[in-house]
Amino acid sequence: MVRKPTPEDRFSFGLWTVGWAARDQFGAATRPDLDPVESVHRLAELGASYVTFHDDDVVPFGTQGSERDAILDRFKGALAETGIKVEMVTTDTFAHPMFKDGAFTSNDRRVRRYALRKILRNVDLAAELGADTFVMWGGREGAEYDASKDLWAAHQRYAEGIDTVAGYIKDKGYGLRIALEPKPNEPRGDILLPTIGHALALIARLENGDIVGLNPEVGHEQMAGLNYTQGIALALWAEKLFHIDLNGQRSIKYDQDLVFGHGDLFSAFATVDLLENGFPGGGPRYDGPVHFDYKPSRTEDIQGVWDSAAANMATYILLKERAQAFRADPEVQEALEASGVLDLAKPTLDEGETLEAFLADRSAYEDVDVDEVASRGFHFVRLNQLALEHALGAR
Ligand SMILES: [Mn+2]
Repeated sequence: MVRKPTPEDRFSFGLWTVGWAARDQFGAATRPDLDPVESVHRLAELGASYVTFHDDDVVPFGTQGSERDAILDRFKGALAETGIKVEMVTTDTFAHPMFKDGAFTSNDRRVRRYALRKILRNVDLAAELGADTFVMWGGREGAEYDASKDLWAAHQRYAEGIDTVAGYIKDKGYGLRIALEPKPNEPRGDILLPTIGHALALIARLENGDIVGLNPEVGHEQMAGLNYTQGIALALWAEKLFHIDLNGQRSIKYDQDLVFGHGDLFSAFATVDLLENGFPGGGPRYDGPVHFDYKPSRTEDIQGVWDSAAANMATYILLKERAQAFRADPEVQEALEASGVLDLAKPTLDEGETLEAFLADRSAYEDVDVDEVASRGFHFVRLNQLALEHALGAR
């Protein structure tokens, strides 16, 4: 039996996840549209603590004035009734046909200006609902054809857009931080800022980059054959891991958005180990919400939607328990030591050691028996097998 989720688990779901009616490129919806108010109630019953949404998930595109207010009031009512909080809000700048060539980086300046206004309006809503994070997934910011985009200008416009939104957040005094969500491709042939590293490079050049970080998604990294745990580790090291999107992906193919752990399960174990236990030698920790961005498979009916939502949380709880047992096992601690894992936290130069002293240290170079050093075995396989046996609950 898996224990029930609690508020300490900090579980969070996008309303677009359970709300996906399973309309895809090759076929019509297989499920009816869900009322966001119903989703809030059902997720609360299942043990989630937060919901997140795109503006258009709650208020249909283009709805203005009193009609928009009425929809939002009803939604806020569901939040108040269930105690569910909104921790993150994001803006849809990809669904409407006007965004077909991007939002911040569309070749059409009218689109860029409209997108900026749409986003700023939603930043106000995010602040009003008490969210901490404003996610930006630039799904249409990209191209299929290299000649179709001035790539220098595209990065300039992307930076301009993000900086303008970040500046607006600061001017208004909102307690929001922006989190960029990298993705390599789909729906565009090639998307700008395809990986965590690309996004960090852009953030470093922003004027208001101090409140801009990342929202890495498991599947988006794995679609490019990359290691998600390494990616979020880099974001943590850079103190830019503002939010996470957990789901499942089976190797390099289309974006599957499976339930967390239903893709590369052993990689998911490593991810939870890092999120829950931190780096073996200390360092920054992630303490934000555990947010799932998955899609209930097209084969599922409504019961399958709620079963799959519960499956994300159950898998995370199981992996958390296994990861805690892994770190608490004295044999694992001994294996970490034998493999030199704990030694890596020690700086390579001594404290206060000058470059001059280092260059004069014969024991660091001239007197080293390189064959003896090279003969060391690291015993990583034994360590990995211990991790696997803990992941499978065999220890
Ligand atoms: Mn995805």
